Amino acid sequence: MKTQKSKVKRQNQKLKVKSFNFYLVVFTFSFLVFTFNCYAEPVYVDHFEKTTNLLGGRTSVYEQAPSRALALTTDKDHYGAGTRSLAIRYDKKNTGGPNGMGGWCGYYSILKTGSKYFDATSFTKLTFWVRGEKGDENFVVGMADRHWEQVGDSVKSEQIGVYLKDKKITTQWQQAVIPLDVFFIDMKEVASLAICFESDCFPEGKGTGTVYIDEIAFE
Ligand SMILES: [Ca+2]
Repeated sequence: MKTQKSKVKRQNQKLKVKSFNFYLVVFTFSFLVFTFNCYAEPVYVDHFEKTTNLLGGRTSVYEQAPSRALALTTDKDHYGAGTRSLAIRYDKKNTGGPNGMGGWCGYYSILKTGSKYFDATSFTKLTFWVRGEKGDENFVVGMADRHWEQVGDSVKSEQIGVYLKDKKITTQWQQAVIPLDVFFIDMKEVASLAICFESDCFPEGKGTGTVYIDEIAFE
């Protein structure tokens, strides 16, 4: 009777060890999956060290007279590794042009590789570093999927200050962190992103200035 009892006890112990091992394996596996998802490597869109972006896409300004923009990579300042950043000079007018609204201006970066759209579904935010020549410069960020690309427009973020620690552009580098769900587009097919100097970014709808941008990434 006694030996039978201790046999049952030993079996129970074995079972306990087995189920503990099972839960340990499940826990470790879940932890690894969780860690992997949390720390998916960022994909850099542009460091501005080359003439195309890091996805091989074209970058340029868009403008409708009388508003104008000029975008150049510069070694005057940069953030992080490398020696260069993007400088965008903008002059947004509020009179003249189509409907007398002063036209528009901004900068875009193509994220499509040939005809293949950029799949951003494994990321949760768009990040980049920004500073102004004088401080108080302003813009919104636009992002386009296949649909918006065909329309020739993009879905806009809120004004950039919302995504900065100091709540506005200053002369110091700050990281903008924009949650991707702000854009409400098909993140499986991202065509381009843009820096847009919209009327409502400025008092009376007009503004001029220079902003520096570096290290654009999906994280
Ligand atoms: Ca750089």
